[in-house]
Order: sequence, then C-alpha cells, then structure tokens
Amino acid sequence: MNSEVSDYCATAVAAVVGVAALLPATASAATYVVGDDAGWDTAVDYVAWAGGKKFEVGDTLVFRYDAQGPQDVVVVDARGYAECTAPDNAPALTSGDDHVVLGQAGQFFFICEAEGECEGGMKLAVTVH
Ligand SMILES: [Cu+2]
Repeated sequence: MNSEVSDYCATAVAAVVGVAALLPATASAATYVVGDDAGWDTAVDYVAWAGGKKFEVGDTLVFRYDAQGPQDVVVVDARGYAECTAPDNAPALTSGDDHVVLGQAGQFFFICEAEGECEGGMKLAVTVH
C-alpha cells in the first residue's frame, strides 16, 4: 500500500511540474475566488478554504458579495484578525467584486466589518510564499 501512495504522489508532482514548465512566467499567477461559489459570506469556513491552497506572490484574491448589503473587506493585522477589530482609518473594500493582489510574501488577514460576522467566522488568513 505504501508504494502505491508513493507512486501516486510522484505522478501528481510530475504532472504539476510539467504544467508549470509549459506556461510562460507571466501566466503562473493564480486567481482565487474566496469561498469559491459561496463567495465572501457568513456560511463559509475560510480556514478550511485556505487550508489546502498554497498562495504565491502575485496571486489574486477575489472577494465577491452583495455590495448593497453590510459586507466589506478590510485588511488587518494578526491581532485584528484574532479580535475582529480594524483601525478606524482602515480602508474598506466595498465594491462586491474586490480584487486583492498578494504582492509580497508573508501573512495577510482580512475581516468583514458587518456586525458580528467576523466573530462568526467571516474572516480569512492566508500565508503567501
Ligand atoms: Cu460579512
């Protein structure tokens, strides 16, 4: 059984490398719609959503939600993520189709400022490599 697992992994890695080698460098940046079809909403487990992904410098996050509602997207620090707080002067994204380019390596944190929603899990932490 162990060898089957190893063979599978080796095949998967080879396939990924092969695809990457065929693409021009400028096409390597990925775009992720946060929450996939559910978008930026209260019903999504964003820890789980981000967990299986490896974000790279140059990738884009797209936050989709109803701009008429109370949702927004605010970039915060680790403490703001943990406590669901944003500085008063923090710029909020409110278009309902917000594109955020991950321009450098490190950790990035996003929260929704609608009442109680961050506390309910509407927040995202990503590690960019
Ligand atoms: Cu919200």
